[in-house]
Amino acid sequence: MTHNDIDKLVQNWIIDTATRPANPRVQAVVLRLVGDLCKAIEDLDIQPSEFWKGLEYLTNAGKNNELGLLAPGLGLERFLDIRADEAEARAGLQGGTPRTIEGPLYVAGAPASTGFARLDDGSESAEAEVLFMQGTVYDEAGQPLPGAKVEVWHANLMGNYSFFDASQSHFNLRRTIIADEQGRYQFRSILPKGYGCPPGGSTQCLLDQLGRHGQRPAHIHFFVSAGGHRKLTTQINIDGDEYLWDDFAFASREGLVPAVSKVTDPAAIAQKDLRQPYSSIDFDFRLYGERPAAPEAEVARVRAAA
Ligand code: MBD
Ligand code: FE
Repeated sequence: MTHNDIDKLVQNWIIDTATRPANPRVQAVVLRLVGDLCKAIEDLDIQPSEFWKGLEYLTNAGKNNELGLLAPGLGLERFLDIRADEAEARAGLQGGTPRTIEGPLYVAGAPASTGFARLDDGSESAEAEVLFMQGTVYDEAGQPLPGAKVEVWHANLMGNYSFFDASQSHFNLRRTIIADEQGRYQFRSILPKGYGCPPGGSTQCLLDQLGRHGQRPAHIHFFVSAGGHRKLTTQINIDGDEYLWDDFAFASREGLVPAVSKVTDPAAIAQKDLRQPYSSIDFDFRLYGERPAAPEAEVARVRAAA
């Protein structure tokens, strides 16, 4: 079959010529996706058994709640970011903190505090290195944004996230920090380890077939928001990680790999009430002001809440 033949068939299947009420956006998207899928079936000579295997794969991935993991693994979530960056550039926005993907592991409702929070529950203190991270939330003009909201979440030493990993305490390694009068935030936590896709899960099974690993470098997620400003979704990576530039989710970016300094000065250690050297990261956020010309920065998607 030619692509033209396929287009005619699919047009007939998807668009009813009777004038029933329809959602034109859904019509356009479904027409395109079904047409493209039929063309792939034709061009690649996809056999019926292969087609059903694909459908079963998606069914299982949905049942396992892994579609939110498959999307970044296939680069699709990164693709949405590239398009968002292009749209912002067209609207004249430049110089803000780079965005990078949200991923599937945010949980709404984390405890909030002003200026400072400790993220970890202390359960891994014997093995973990303490991390202090701090900085200021700025606007485009470089003015601090007091009261800006910094939502932060990251994995533990196993690369696992609380809530999804039921063995961790409620909201471990998740907090909301409201920037102080000077727009500053700071938290104490532990240096996280990188995440790996569940072995034997839907995503990893496909990655195996592609000859790809399912590892992420150690990273820390952020939502940063302030009234009148575009919400920033981003992450920082922990420098030195073996997967820093080999992330299965393609989220590493220049500008999101701050220096990690090791604090060994006994006076500084004592001042933090610690007995061991700790790591420290300075990182400022710069938000864009609201822009009618740029697409909405807040992405609607179903998120866990606890
Ligand atoms: C993660 O921790 C993550 O951030 C992404 C994007 C995908 C899987 C696990
Ligand atoms: Fe993550």
